Amino acid sequence: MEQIWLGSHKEYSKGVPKGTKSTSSNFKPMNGWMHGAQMVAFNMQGYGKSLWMMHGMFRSNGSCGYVKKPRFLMDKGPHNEVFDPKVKLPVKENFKVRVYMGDGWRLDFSHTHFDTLFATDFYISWVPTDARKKKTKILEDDWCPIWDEEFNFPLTVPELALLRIEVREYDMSEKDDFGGQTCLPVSELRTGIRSVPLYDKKGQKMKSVRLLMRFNLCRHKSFFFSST
Ligand SMILES: [Ca+2]
Ligand SMILES: [Ca+2]
Repeated sequence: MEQIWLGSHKEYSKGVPKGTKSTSSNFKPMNGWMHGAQMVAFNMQGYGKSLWMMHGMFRSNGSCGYVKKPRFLMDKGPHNEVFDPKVKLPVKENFKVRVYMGDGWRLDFSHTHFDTLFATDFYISWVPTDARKKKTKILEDDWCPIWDEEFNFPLTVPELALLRIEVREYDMSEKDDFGGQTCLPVSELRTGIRSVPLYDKKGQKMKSVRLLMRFNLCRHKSFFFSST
């Protein structure tokens, strides 16, 4: 892995799927990012989580398409070591996410899109790359759900963390319906209350669907003391 890390400082490399790969699923970008490979050109085969994560990462730096590598992927450590994503690191920041409510589905979708009873039930799942998947409660029969729930994500590598949000409409007997998604680079989020637009499966911004959220990033105490 050290060769990839060093090679990615000065050279381009080309990645191809395994010879045994028979599906056309998208490459998961986080593996490359963790090893310092930025992957400038991508051949995406369809929509889904990998594409949404690419959109999320490149929302950084004003969405200009150019995102600098974090310092720790360029510099060696005090003992000449390179960053190893498999090594368990101390928690650096606590990332708190509160979702107050969501709205806009009744404007962007027909009344029968989700449920035929003119009522619908939403929940959100969250996946920061540094933590496990978490979910809000399901709010039934509501086009304008008010969750008012908070989640805490301890982050060891906040520089690479992406907050992936997906809203789904719960169905007991079939697969839940997709209700919007977004992916946000955590390092660019500022503490405060935000109106967060959601995107469709292709990554097109929905006209009206929004979440009202609060983000709070604070440096973890133990990291603060050990680094001073
Ligand atoms: Ca449904
Ligand atoms: Ca339902």
